[in-house]
Amino acid sequence: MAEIKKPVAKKAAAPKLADPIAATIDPASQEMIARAQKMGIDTVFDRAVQMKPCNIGIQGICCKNCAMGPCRLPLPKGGIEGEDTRKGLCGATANTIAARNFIRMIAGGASAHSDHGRCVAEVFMSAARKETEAYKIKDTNKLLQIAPWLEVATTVEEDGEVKDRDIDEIALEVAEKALNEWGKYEGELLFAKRAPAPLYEKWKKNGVIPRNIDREIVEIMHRTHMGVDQDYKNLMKQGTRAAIADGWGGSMLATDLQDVLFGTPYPLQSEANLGVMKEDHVNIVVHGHEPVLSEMIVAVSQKPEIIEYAKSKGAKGIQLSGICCTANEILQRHGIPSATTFLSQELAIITGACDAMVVDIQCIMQNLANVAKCFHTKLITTHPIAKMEQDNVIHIEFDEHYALEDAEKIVKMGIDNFANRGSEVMIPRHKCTQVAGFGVESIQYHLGGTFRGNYYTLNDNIINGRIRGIAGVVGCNNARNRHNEAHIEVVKELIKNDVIVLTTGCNGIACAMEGLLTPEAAAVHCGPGLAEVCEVVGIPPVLHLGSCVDNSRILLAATEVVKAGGLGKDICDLPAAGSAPEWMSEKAISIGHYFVASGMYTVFGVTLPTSGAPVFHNYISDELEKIYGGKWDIEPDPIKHAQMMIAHIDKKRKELGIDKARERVLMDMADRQALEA
Ligand code: NFS
Repeated sequence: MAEIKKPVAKKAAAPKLADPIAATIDPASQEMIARAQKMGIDTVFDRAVQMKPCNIGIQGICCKNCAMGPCRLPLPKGGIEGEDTRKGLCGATANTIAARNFIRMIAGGASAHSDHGRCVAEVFMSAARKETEAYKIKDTNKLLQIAPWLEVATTVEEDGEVKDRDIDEIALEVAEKALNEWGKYEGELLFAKRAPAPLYEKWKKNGVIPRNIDREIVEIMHRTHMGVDQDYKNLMKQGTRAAIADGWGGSMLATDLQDVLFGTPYPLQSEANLGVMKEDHVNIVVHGHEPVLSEMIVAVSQKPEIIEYAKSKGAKGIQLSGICCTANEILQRHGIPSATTFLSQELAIITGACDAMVVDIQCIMQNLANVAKCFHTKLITTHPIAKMEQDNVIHIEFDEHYALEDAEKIVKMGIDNFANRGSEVMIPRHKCTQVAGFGVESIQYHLGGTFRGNYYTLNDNIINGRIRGIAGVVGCNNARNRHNEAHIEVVKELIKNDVIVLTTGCNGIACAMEGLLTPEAAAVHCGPGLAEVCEVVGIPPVLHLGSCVDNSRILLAATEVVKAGGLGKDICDLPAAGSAPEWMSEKAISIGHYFVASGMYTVFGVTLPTSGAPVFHNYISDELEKIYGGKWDIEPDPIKHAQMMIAHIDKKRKELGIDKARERVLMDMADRQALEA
């Protein structure tokens, strides 16, 4: 009888590691990736070289909405000749599958932004009811400005006299009306009317004005269930309605209510990159999205008795810094420095100097817990909907009614942990100065007219060609790209060509890490027209407008430009374009789609999950442009990506009849003299 051989276990090959230089353009991140590798700790950069994405999923044509599948409909090599006969078990076509997947991404993104907005609205309600000491109505001007959009009166008539209404009363009614936007049973999203009138009319005509925020998201889940909506155009219509409910609803409410509670941002100076962490300080890094807790952490860490407490533990003070959009929120309002972007989040712990990392919701990698295990870092989750399974993670649930107490507990935990640091602290030296804190109001102030009450000067400079156009460059990092490279190359190419950039999210942090958010950057990187405007006004060529919910500020800034006149009647008439060079999250798809539905030409980098369904892809680009004036486009190469945006801007300048003005601006003095002679 033949002897049965025992299987011999093969010695596992050492996992492939990322090349730090190829993985990121940021020198601080390069140092930390190399350090992690030396210590045997894996980061997302290594995992990205070890695991490739699914080639079918990436094209958007894998349907797993029922248990007969997943059905995969890869495009045949060489494309499709003649009729596209691909179908899943139920008969769903590639277009149906891609559209379902796409709008489910919109639902995911819109729900994330909108749930964030709802949480802020609930805290706002507590503040309006005076149930909490920690939160107060801070910016009454902003309250008065948004109240009419929520159909809340700001004046009352008494004895035939018009008087200002009591602020507390207004706040309470604004809180009620705002919360109603998530679930009212009739009517339409009130903020839809903030869009330029022709855009609102387009939405109305096409039946895409949201009824309420939650309903549009739920309806996507229903319509994409097996056997419901099987027409990609009709599916996309619902995607559009939910995306508008995000941009002009959940996100806009989040931004506005946060401004009222915590103050509308105004320009301020700060710093960015891992070098903002300090070896002799307690380092507390806040990460996530909602500012309700991080605002309290800022307040607590500035209290003299808390600073004294840190000193009593041997530290020189407390250094707060942020990652992702929580970073952007506390940067915009308090100048708290940004530690790093989404993709490099694990690296903040690799410094060995992170005494506490406090996370709330969204964009938080689960591997943070594994990295924290290798150091003394306390990783603290704070939100009931966002916990982690690893046992080293501490959960301190945040309750707005005890906000300051909760924040103090967290900050003290970080301070107490300072003494537990190992010897292996290594903070990269790299950091850059940044000027952030822009918004609709501050753009108006800096680029406003003589009385600084409108966008006249900005429009004038666009019309005369010094500023060629406006770009909104936003979004995440993606491990399938070299970290931050596309962000920086797209932005540099735009400003070199006199396109002013409005940034949010991780693009804002990436630009800050590269030193692009300083007025001085204009002379180095901008074309002559934009450089001149930045120099005269004293602004950076890239204006940081905040977190991803603050993309609603871009919508409103574009609306102000339309209102100031001379550049068409609608957002789609403007010489403007949107971009997300390194997107990864579902939120980015929702943002991209409300940009498109608001009339913006929008280019994404990396890839789009539509490439496996060319007819559907064509629909969301060329066909949607005929309906809303905006369209989707995809280009991974950053220079081509920026050039496509510039070509669109030039096309719009031509349609507006202002292309000649720019030609004049571009002539130097000698050219002009030659002309005059
Ligand atoms: Ni936006 Fe903010 Fe960054 Fe992307 Fe995540 S942080 S909400 S989703 S990764 S830009």
